[in-house]
Amino acid sequence: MSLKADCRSTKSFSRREVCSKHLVRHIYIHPSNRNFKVNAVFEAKKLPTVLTAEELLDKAFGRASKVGGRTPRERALNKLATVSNVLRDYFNKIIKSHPSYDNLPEFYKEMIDLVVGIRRIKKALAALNWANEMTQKIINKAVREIKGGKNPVLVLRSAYGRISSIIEQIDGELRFLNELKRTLREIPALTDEPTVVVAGYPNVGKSSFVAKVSTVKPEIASYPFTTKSIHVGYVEIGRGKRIQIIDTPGLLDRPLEKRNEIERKAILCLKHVANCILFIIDPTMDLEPQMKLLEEIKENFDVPVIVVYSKADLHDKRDLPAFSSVTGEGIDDVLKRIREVLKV
Ligand SMILES: Nc1nc2c(ncn2[C@@H]2O[C@H](COP(=O)(O)OP(=O)(O)OP(=O)(O)O)[C@@H](O)[C@H]2O)c(=O)[nH]1
Ligand SMILES: [Mg+2]
Repeated sequence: MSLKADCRSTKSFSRREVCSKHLVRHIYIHPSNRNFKVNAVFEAKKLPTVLTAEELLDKAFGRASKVGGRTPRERALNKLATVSNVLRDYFNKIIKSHPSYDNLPEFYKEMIDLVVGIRRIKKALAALNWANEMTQKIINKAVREIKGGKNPVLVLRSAYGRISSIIEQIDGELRFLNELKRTLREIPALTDEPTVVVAGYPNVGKSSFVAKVSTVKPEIASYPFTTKSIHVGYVEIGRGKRIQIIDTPGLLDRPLEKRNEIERKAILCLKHVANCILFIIDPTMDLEPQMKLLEEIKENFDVPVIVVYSKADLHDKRDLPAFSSVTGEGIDDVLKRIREVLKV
């Protein structure tokens, strides 16, 4: 039985289980899992900006400082009510702004896990939850004490001190959540339009092709791993229809466990998003590792693979369709082939 058939027959096959020495096979996933639902898209830009501990305390105590009352007792109770509302609303807003990470489509789940780690995010949100509960407990206790006749000024001062200490303890988590928005921004919001994922060795001209045919303008440079994350563009094909085209980081021919984080992003696109793969070979570079990578990809991802040569202006090899992003030669033929395969 072939390795691929072997993987498929293992119903409970999990990503981490060893199926062969070439770990690309570990991430084999049935095509039925590749479906995208637009309404389940994850958009990091919708995550709110998160205040630091100091800023949050300024906000809560600042708001409370504007609150008055006829007696010291009433003033203290009003201030505590304000701090309570500001903190509770703030924590709830931040916590609710995050999706249920476990219920996201697999692509986003794995991508977020790769880029930051879902457990790390959950830890930060749990810390906010903890701080929310603790601060409310402190405030409730202070209110009881004041109502029980204790000196309102002293009780308020003590409560402020304890609240500050709790919030300062989660400063790192607040900063992490703020940074998270920036980190996760690299994960694009994808649609469920017919999708071609462009793959190949580093430096073969993937980004140049995507830039030539689509709306996105990824960075292009003459060194490998120029593309470090995935870039999504769209090719207008008339009658309001589009093809989604994804530029991925270059892949080397090596097992998954040796792949770096940048390469793993490309693998996730191939695994979850591709309806078809455009595999670009640069015949001016060493062909053998590129052909080995192609075989790996054909074997492990159950979608049509279109194989083409890039940099047609630099060579005469024409046993495969060849295009040049510099002269434009062959570009239309490659697009035509993609449309045929995607049936659009
Ligand atoms: N002559 C010629 N050079 C090209 C062509 N396409 C790309 N290049 C050059 O090849 C180099 C790599 O191009 P990129 O488009 O960045 O390659 P890539 O596959 O996206 O590279 P990574 O993101 O690093 O994997 C750049 O110096 C490009 O200018 C082409 O059709 N002809
Ligand atoms: Mg690139």
